[in-house]
Formats: sequence, C-alpha cells, structure tokens
Amino acid sequence: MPIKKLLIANRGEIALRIHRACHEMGIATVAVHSTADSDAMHVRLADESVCIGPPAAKDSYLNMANIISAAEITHADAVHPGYGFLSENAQFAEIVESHGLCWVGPKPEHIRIMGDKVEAKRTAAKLGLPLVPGSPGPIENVAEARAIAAEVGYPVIIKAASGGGGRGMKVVEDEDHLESAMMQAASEAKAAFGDDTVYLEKYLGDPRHIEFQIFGDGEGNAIHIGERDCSIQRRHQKVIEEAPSPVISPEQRARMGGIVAKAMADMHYRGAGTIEFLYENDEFYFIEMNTRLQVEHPVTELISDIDLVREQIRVAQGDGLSCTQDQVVLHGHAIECRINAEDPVTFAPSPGLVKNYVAPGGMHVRVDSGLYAGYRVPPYYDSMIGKLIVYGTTRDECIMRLKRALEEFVVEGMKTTVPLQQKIIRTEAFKSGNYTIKWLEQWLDEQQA
Ligand code: MV4
Repeated sequence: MPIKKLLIANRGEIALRIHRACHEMGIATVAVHSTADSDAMHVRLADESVCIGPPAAKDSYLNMANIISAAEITHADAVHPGYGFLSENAQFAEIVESHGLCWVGPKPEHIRIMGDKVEAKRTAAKLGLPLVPGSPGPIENVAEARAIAAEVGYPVIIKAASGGGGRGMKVVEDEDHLESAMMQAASEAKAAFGDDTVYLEKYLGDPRHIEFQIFGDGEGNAIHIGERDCSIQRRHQKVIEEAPSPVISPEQRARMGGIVAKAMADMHYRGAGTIEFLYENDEFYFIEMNTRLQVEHPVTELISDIDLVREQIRVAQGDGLSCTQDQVVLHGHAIECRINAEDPVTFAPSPGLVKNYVAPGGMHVRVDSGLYAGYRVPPYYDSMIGKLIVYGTTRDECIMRLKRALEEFVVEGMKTTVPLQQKIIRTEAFKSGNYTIKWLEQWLDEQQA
C-alpha cells in the first residue's frame, strides 16, 4: 500500500532528511517535537506537527505512547524512526505495526537479533560472515573464559552482549587480569543494560572501522552499496566518514560486498542495514550489525546516486528495491564532516543562540542541517548540529573541495567543531588515508602536549 502520510519520529537533520525524501515522493509529513523543539526546522518544514512531551528525550522522542497517539490523531499511515531514539527498538517496531501503521524499518525480529551482540555474531557466523576469533556464545564462567583466551591468544576483549557502540568493553592483557575484568564487565553491563551477559574476542590492536551498506526487500533479495570508512573517531563518536575506504580495492569490495549481500538475502532482511567490520592486515572481521539508517549514509548516496531514504520507503510500502546489484555503480569519492556544537579543543558542549549562519554551497557540496540564524540550539540532545558532505571525482579533489567548503562555513554564537575538522583534513595521516581507529585520539593527545 502506498504511504500517503508519514510520521517522522525524530528531530534535527535526520528529520529534515526524511521529510525531503517524502516530499519528493509525494508523501505528506508529520513532525513530532518536544517543548524544547517548537522552533526547530523539522517542525517548520513538515506539513503538520504534534508536541509529544517535555524536553527530556525519555518523555518525548522516546515516549512510544505519545508518538503512536500523534500518528493516530494526524491519520498518518507510516512511521520512520530515523537513527538513535526508537530506531532500534524492536518493541516499538511491533507496536507501530500492531496499530496498522507501516514501519519504515527492518522486521522487528531482525532488530531484536542484532541488538543482542552474541545473537548477532551467531547469526553472522551461520550466514558465512568472517568473525573475530572468540567465544561462540556468552561466557558462563572464568574457566571457560581462560580456555577460550588461551586458544585465541592475548590480548582479548570482554564485551557486553547488550552493549554496542563501545560501551561495556574491557581489554585484557594477560590471564592474571582475566577474572577481574570479566567480573567488572559483567557487573557494569548489569548496571548499564540490566543484562550481565558477556562474550570474549581476540583484541585487534590497531584496526580500521569499515562498514558495508546493505539493503534488503524482505523477500530474499538484497544488495550492497559499498563500504564506508569510519575510523576517524573519538570516544566512539565518529568525526569524519568517507566512501569508498582509501584502503579497500575493487576486488575486496566486490568479494566482501558479495558475501554481505548474500547473507542479507538469505536472512530475508528488509530495509537499510549496516554490517560493521574491523579491518586489519587485509582481513575483515564482523563485529556488529546496525538495523537503521546511519548518520553517515550520505557519503554512500553521493557515490551511488541512490537515495537511501527513498529506498527505505519503497521497500516498506512493498515496491521492492529500485535496482539490482548490477545496477549499483559506485563512482568518485565522498567525505562527511560532522559539525558539533562543541568546543573544538575540550569538546565541552556549546549550545545556544545561532547569531549568524551561512552554509557552504557550490558544486558537489551538501549540508544536512536544521540550523538557521536566530535558532537556539537546545542543551538536551546530541551536540551534532549538521553534516557537511562533499563529493569529488577523486579523493584528492574531494579533500580540496572539503577544505574550500569548511572555509565558507559560518556559525556564529557558539563554538563548533569546524576548526577541528579544518585541522584534521590537513594532516598527513588524513591526506594519505593512512589512519586507524586509534589515530584521532593519539593525534589530539599530541596537540595537547
Ligand atoms: C573491538 C576492538 C578490538 N578488538 N573488538 C568498539 C565499538 C564496538 N562497536 C566494537 N569496538 C571495538 N571492538 C575487538 N575484538 C576495538 C573496538 C574499538 C573500536 C571499533 C570501531 C571504531 C572505533 C573503536 C574505538 C575503540 C575500540
């Protein structure tokens, strides 16, 4: 059934991104917002809007009952969750569907499986994805942990099954530290997620973070749209992402892409997904799967000319994928810089009134942001206020254009990470593409000293 009116269960730039895809498809939009977001751009742009609660996310953007009520009041027939908030909440997906609404997202069962990192690994293994060597399931006791650690070799890493995004991890250098690390990881996981299940992997010392964009129609067809390199990060927050990865050859892309697309086809996966790998010494190791559209999806859009939100909506309303694998043609290079309202040196949040705002433009420059002069960035949510995404025929051209676009960017009234981005893209490590997940934090330490 074609969607006529879609409720966007999110805020900020991703809410705008979804609205734009909808209007290009002739779909009306409903924005939801907290009392802190009455003046937000996503509310202004949408055809209708509903206030769903006070500023705290748990009372508004995470308030399932209020969001479902907003959909019913406005007669919306679909819900898109964006990223973060309720996007990977299987229960919410089920509630949306049980109210007769179209869920623009993966099947709830797949969201649930991938939310449990142990189940995700088990599933990935069955589907033929290469894993980091480690425990095949949860580790039940120290004896089991010792045996597996001895087998894979130290250092090892203990991870929480309910974790993800780097929370609840402990690196263990040798057997003497294994028991205490395991106990600590389990009790921290219990406190943070209400689940003390942990698993063990060989610790990779200096990998890159490379993720494949996939899409499934839910009926046994799936494609990959190449990889993104997201190794430039600080404290598990990505700072710069690019596609393609500067270190992956066309042959590796075709091989690994073929494997992930086959896996997603076999599981009858529906919608957009990202398969995350650690990449070291020319080998891929599956770590997690994200069952949502990601912040960095635009770099994939720019090198593939595929509108990923349109594709999500197509699949959700039963139109199937717009193209086959053969029709996916990747070209050129794209880089995304996340712009945060933060001090570029201390990373302290810097919300407040936008006194002046001029976004860069010109050929192959895209800015996804809800900012405007006179807007007040609220202090209650994520500090990301926009994304600058630039395309070039080659990586070098892309970097030159990115420099030029960052020079043009004007955000007055608050501190932003624009100056940091300008410095990063001038480093030898970035220009050469020779960086790993540790590089940015090490480089920042050197800048401090
Ligand atoms: C690892 C690892 C090294 N070895 N697993 C961090 C987030 C979570 N998604 C997985 N993470 C890691 N898992 C093994 N076996 C290093 C990390 C890691 C990391 C991964 C991707 C991007 C940034 C990272 C920063 C620190 C640690």
